[in-house]
Amino acid sequence: MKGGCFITLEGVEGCGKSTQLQHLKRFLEDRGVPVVLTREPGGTAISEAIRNLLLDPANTAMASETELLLYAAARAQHVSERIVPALLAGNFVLCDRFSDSTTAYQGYGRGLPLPTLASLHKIATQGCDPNLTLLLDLPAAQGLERARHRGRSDRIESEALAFHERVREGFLQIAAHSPKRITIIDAGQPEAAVAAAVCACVAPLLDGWTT
Ligand code: T5A
Repeated sequence: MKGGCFITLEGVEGCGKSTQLQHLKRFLEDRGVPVVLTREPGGTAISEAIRNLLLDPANTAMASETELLLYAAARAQHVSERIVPALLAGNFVLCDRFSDSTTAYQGYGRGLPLPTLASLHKIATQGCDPNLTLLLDLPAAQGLERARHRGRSDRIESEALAFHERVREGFLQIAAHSPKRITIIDAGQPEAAVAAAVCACVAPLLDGWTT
């Protein structure tokens, strides 16, 4: 059986991850590659229930530490129930957000200590790290405008612009520390241009898949 591959997309609110994941899924499936598309927080029944708690705008009393642990708990379930089995079965797993979002949002955004987050990542991911991460980079204000166009904001989206700017800066710092794993893509380009850049990054991983 051909080995699986784990690809994550990251970035600020509204940067276009969901849109690009659909393009990437089609690109891979057209080449005969089996794809599992999933998201965080979410991807399993338990993780989706945690997602509802995390994003409910009514949960204004949630402490940052609670938020961190809930994201980690959702991930632990997602990794063990969905991601690892899909990779072992030889799929390309495409995930909308993963651990880098915790570092960017709860670390750089909320100000929780990065070493604590790193320890939690190890527990939640069981060492299952992405082969490739694409950071769709966009100014926070532009992403929020795109996201808010769609209607009611969730609990995290409703945070102040300064929070989202720290998150963007956090993602750029994370990318600077992991240049081999993370590629930055300018998400301010038209949708088709972003899709072409995303597929160009993934194409080299297909060696051995297509004949
Ligand atoms: N979070 C998550 C944490 O705090 N810690 C964590 O550990 C994790 C995993 C998840 C929230 O949880 C936080 C981050 C988030 O706040 P979510 O609903 O999944 O919540 O939120 P997002 O992941 O931000 O998803 P969004 O749907 O808001 O953004 P996307 O998927 O990046 O953007 P997309 O594709 O839906 O596009 C947004 C709009 O822009 C348009 C699209 O048509 C759409 O209308 N668009 C473009 N417009 C112009 N040019 C382009 N190139 C465009 N591409 C898309």
